[in-house]
Amino acid sequence: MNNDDLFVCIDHVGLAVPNLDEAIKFHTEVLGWRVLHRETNVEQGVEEAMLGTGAQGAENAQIQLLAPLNENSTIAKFLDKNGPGMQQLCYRVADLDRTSAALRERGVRLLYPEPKIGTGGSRINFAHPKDVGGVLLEIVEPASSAH
Ligand code: MC0
Repeated sequence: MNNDDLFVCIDHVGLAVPNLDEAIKFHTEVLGWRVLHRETNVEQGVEEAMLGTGAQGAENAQIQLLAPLNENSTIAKFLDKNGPGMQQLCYRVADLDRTSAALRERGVRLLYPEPKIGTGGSRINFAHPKDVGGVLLEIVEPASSAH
């Protein structure tokens, strides 16, 4: 199979944090990032913020701060087990269905049979960390993609 353009770029790196406001304060006041977007995703059990440079022409991957909405959240479980830190790496894709089919064909287990809704109305799925060298890999098709 042709490997070209299954993935577009690194979309974001997700950090599990116990408290979103405190994490935003650190990342903006100490590290100098800017908050680009903030939302609550009840299905995923997270309160999240996307941070970036805001610089003209910057195409940098973003930093996603993920705080648990409740004790059943996957982020709560991650924090209990590992403490705060890097929870996921997210690759942007042009066509989530095509990339999902290619990954499944190659033996990579995706967590959801059908895509879920992610940040900003995007379509998302996750590859199991056991199939990706110990990294929880999210794949995201931005909301603006034709679908
Ligand atoms: C678990 N493991 C991980 C991991 N989470 N490895 C690397 N990175 C992670 N984040 C490993 C554990 O160390 C363990 O390995 C094994 O996987 C099973 O872990 P577990 O602690 O028993 O946890 P599970 O199986 O209950 O849950 C893990 C799983 C879960 C990845 C299935 O976290 C999940 O469903 N994640 C996808 C959804 C998600 O993360 N939502 C929050 C972000 P050992 O060797 O100890 O067996 S929402 C989001 O990102 C949205 C808003 C967006 O961007 O648009």
